[in-house]
Amino acid sequence: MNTRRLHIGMVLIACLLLFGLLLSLQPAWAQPRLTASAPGNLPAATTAVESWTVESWDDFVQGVPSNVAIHALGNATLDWSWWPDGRVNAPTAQSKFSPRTTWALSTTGGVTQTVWLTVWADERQADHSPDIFIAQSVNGGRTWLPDILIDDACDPDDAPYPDCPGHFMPDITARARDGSLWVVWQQEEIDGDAGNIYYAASGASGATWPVKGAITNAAGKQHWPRIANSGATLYTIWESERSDDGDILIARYNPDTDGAWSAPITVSDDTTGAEQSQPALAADAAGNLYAVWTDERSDDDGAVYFSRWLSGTTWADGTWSAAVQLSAADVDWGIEPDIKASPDGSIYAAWMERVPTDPATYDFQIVVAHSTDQGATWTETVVNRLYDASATNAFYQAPSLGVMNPGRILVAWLHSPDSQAATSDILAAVSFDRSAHWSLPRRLNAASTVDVDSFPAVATDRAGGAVVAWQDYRLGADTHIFAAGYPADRYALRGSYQVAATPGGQVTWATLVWTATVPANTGLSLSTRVYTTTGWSDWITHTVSPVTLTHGAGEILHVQANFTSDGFGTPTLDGIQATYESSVALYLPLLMRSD
Ligand SMILES: [Ca+2]
Ligand SMILES: [Ca+2]
Ligand SMILES: [Ca+2]
Repeated sequence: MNTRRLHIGMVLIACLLLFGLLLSLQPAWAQPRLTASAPGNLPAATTAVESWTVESWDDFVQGVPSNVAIHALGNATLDWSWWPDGRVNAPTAQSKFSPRTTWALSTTGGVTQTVWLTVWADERQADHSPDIFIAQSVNGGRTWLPDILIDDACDPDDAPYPDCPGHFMPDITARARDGSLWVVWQQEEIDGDAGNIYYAASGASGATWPVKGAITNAAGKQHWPRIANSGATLYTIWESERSDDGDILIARYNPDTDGAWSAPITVSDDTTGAEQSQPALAADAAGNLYAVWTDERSDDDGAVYFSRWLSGTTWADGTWSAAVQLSAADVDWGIEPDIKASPDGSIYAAWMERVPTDPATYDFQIVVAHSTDQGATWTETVVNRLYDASATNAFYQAPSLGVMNPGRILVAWLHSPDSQAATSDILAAVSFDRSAHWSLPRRLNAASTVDVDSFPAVATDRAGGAVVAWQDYRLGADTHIFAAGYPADRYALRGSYQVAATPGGQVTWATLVWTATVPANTGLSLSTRVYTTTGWSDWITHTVSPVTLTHGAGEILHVQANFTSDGFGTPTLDGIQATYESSVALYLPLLMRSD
């Protein structure tokens, strides 16, 4: 036997094994499209020149946008800016907290516009006895009109100095059938009852709130109400502590036909006495209802559970589906869920998970799950992971979801970089492909003074607008309600789009070509780097296409498109192509020569 031939054959086998290993190591977030490029035109049996392209929508969504939007035509532009965040409530003394948001359409003089609405609990009339206020924005969340008291007029500081109930945790919905506004809240009664659920209703203007009443006066604390509607019928879900530390109940009401809210029925089906808490509710256009909550039946640190009720079925205890756990079983906890229905009939749920990385260390992550079969099955995606959170006492908290349209999902959450310091932020990320991939998060608050007790509240309309509200102490010790709106009237001043080519082994990168439209006062450059046997190369920035790549061999090519603008225009990136020579083919002539 020819020993030299055996030796080279073993080298070839080793190379193929390495090739296979590298294939298996491709990052899950980047699966580029690989196409052979006319190999018949190349010298036979030397190298194969292949190309990697990003040109269709399917290609573009594989990458990671940051302040960049991906469009169905298969291109990318700068995204619109958010308006700078601003104060929602009037500048009165004492704290304001627990904001919730929605939108309604208002027609004046034949012109229909979106009115954004934020409700909150407000201690301006009496410390520790908050009342419910509302404010409107008619300019996309940029500024807010003077706020309005919904409930209650009782002022404990005025003669005859009465005891007054406290109002907490409001929520709001605009009834689709007539645009009327419905607000619910938890009320602490002066007789010591720690919580009943009340509601108030207004015409579309929200100027006055003549309709008020109780949804439940049940014994024990009733709290954390969330309201949704489907056409005519209103639904309020909440946590009831009548029987144990918490069960999830729901009541419904069609003001056109019903004399009062229905008796509550049970959503959560646990009979062990464990706590169910923090419910969220979505109603789709067909009247199906979807609920999520934090549940301690399987883990007293909390897991996220889901149940549904389908339109047209019986409304009674036991008619909600058997609850199923959505959050992962192997995390420390999964809590603080939200849920929204999309116009395409699918549903999205979001929650926070703390992920153990060692007995004493952990990460946090925001998870979004998508279901296209009414919650029978779910596809989960990690929106963003906060690595090594335990090293700095950092955490993520309380994601809030919005479906801007079927092709644009928004999630906002709270990020505390250090729980020992009084600084935190609101982060928001978007998905252009039904939550399969997510953008990098961007910060919505101008100052890192978001109250860590805050749960951000997202509202999104069908025209692609959004408002995110939270509580913030930048004005002093009393928290105030701040909000940011989207879109502003101009593009982000800069953004990036990063995508990875992973052909599956060491290749020699040859050329980079891109096609783009770059109007005056905007800019577009592409930066590249290569993952070599010794790590990442330096970035090289290219301003003119085509360009010869000089990185040499590497198994991954990172391409980052850098967008800049004066705000009034945007580059449009239509496609990227890189060519490379396959190193694997280089071994073939060696083998032949050994003969
Ligand atoms: Ca009660
Ligand atoms: Ca409880
Ligand atoms: Ca319970």
